[in-house]
Amino acid sequence: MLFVARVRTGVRFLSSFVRDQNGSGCHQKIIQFVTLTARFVVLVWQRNQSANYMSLSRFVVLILTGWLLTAQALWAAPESVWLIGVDEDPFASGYNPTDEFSSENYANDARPGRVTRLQGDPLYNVGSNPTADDDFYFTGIFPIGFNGLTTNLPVPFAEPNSAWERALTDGDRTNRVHSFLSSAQAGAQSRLRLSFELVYGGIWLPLLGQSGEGFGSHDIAVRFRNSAGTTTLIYSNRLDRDTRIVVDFPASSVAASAGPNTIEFARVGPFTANTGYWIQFDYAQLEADTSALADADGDGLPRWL
Ligand SMILES: [Ca+2]
Ligand SMILES: [Ca+2]
Ligand SMILES: [Ca+2]
Repeated sequence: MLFVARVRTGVRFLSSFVRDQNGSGCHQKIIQFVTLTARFVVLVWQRNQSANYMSLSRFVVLILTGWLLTAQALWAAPESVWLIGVDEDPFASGYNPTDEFSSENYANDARPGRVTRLQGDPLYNVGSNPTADDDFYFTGIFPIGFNGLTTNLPVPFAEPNSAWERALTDGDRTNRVHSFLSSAQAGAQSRLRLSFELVYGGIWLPLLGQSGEGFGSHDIAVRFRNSAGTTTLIYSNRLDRDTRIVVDFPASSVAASAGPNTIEFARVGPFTANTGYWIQFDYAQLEADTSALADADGDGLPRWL
């Protein structure tokens, strides 16, 4: 009985830890994992002291139980679905947030766009490798009909950062990211996180041949489009300064497909005659926490509530 009570105490303690893990960063989780293990050992040791005995084998079983439960929380950490660019620190010397990208090509490129290929890709051709356009593909075989494709599109290697147009402008308004989600990432218990940073906005006044003052105003809209073409607005705001944006949304809220999906960034206004506008990317990332919305403790609420 005493042993059972010890196990129950330990499991309760660890379960509360597991429930509290969502939203924590990886480093936090590791620190919490180590801290928890240490606290758990102390807990068991204290109870052992009060009871005056515990076999080594039972002690080991308790520790393994703790690790097993805690590992569940670690495995549930958000995973990166894709990352474009490098998230750079504006306070670091030599800050140049957009230099890993290419200049926009000053055109709204028609779907489905083309794939900038890497050496080793069977379709790589050094003489005719496409340059950056509005469509950025991660790996997979994108099926005919997706994003206007007229044939299946094999992408063995994700496009490089240099295939990403650095800016959204008045005349080159859109960047689209195409990637596959697994059934878990698109599932009912999955929460997706889109993060990106927009920087270095500006205005150009061609009649004066000079820049306008300051950052300018830029209406930014981000949409999620699933394999069937169902489109959901996930972000809309007017930006007038460097801004870091994080959007959390259940995969079910955008009808995410287990398969290819698109996230589309667009500068949708304002537009003024004889005025050029631009705003630029530092980076963009999509993550998935595939069990964030699970009701792990049966209280009728997602585990992160
Ligand atoms: Ca373009
Ligand atoms: Ca491309
Ligand atoms: Ca960057």
